[in-house]
Amino acid sequence: MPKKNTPHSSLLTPHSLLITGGAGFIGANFVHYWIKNYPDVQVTVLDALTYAGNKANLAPVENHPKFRFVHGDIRHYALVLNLLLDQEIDTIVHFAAESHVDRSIHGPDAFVETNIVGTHTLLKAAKAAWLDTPSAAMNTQTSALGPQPSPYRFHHISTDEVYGSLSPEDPGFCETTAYAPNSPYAASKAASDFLVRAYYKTYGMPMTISNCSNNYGPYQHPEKLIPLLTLNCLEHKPLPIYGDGLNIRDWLYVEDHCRGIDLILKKGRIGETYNIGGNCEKTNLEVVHTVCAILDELKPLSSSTALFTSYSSLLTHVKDRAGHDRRYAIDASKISKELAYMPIETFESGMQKTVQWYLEHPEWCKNVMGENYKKWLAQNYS
Ligand code: NAD
Ligand code: TDX
Repeated sequence: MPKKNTPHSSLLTPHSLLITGGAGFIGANFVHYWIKNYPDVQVTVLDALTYAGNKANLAPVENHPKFRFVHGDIRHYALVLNLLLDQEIDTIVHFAAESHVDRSIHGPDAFVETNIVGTHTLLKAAKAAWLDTPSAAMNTQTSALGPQPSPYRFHHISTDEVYGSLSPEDPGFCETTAYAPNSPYAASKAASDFLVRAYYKTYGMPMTISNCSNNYGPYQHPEKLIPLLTLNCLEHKPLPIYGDGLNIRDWLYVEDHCRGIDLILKKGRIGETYNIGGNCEKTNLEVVHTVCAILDELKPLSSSTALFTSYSSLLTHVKDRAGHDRRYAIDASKISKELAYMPIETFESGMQKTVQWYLEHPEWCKNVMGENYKKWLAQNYS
């Protein structure tokens, strides 16, 4: 069994992590972050390698002695339970999800399956492995020193989209904001958050949840806004902006998200939700102009090959997304006060690093822009 934390400690010290969805954008960044900072902790990635999952995202760590990749589905109960027991997993960081709002509009079923049924399967397996055993009763016993801290943690990665849409004058979403999801994606994430909460209240599952704003950075699939804009610029293709482009997102560099999760794992209070945001609200028009300005510097257009002088000439307004949320903003004062969390990257520095990363990884880009991707573009933008 995993080593226990000392009775006085309120801190979790993970010894063996299961990272679901670790071949996706944020999951892969978290794996890199974790192995760099805690190279002695066992890391197992469970990922179904859907269109969004990519083993190449994990290439830099594939030979690390503490890293193991398992190709499988979180809905497969026996597989998950065996992994938890065989690898003596004490900490689950649950990223695996169908995560693209536009895809949830075209086909919501997969979102219900993975985000709701998949999360429930993980919870059931964690309960069986961690709570329904004779030694679990010992772990939760109250001694003269007070309740023993749990050696386990189920950390669920969620999103600000569960809170719905803000008007311009509203304060940012805080942890007590009522849920009002508007897309099938957001509704399925909201349902999964409620299941995690219910397993805590009903069975004592030692859980935490983080609801984060829009991430950007390396390894993000080019169906999402920032890589889509970057790669379309490089191919001199139109930059599709939904509606008037004045929808607002609160952008966070992905490594800052990873640091927030790390803090919650180690110091977060069981049963609590923490909102993580970048305090960085931008309209989509501001985002597109930022990408174009960076590329105008890093990869200037040559007058002999292009009919325009700035990439921003490619900006094209297209039909709006159905049910498009107008504004998201996070009030991150809880994690900032309780866990001393602050994002490090500014929008300017993070965007510079991100665009540079796509320029330096043409092979990665070529591989994710295959037939499936082209099919998606035809379906979504026709
Ligand atoms: P992503 O789509 O890039 O990656 C998802 C990963 O999950 C992929 O590797 C995919 O193969 C895997 N997966 C999907 N279904 C699976 C299944 N049934 N079994 C096992 N693996 C499966 O997503 P992302 O952008 O990295 O987001 C990760 C998590 O963070 C999601 O839960 C998402 O809701 C949340 N989130 C994302 C953002 C963002 O801006 N991207 C912001 C806040 C929260
Ligand atoms: O072609 C596009 N044109 C456009 O104007 C695309 C793909 C997007 N957009 C707009 C829609 C949004 O207002 O850009 C904004 C960002 O879009 P996405 O990158 O698709 O992200 P979003 O819908 O905000 O959701 C993301 O953030 C929250 C993630 O995909 C979710 O997983 C996360 O929960």
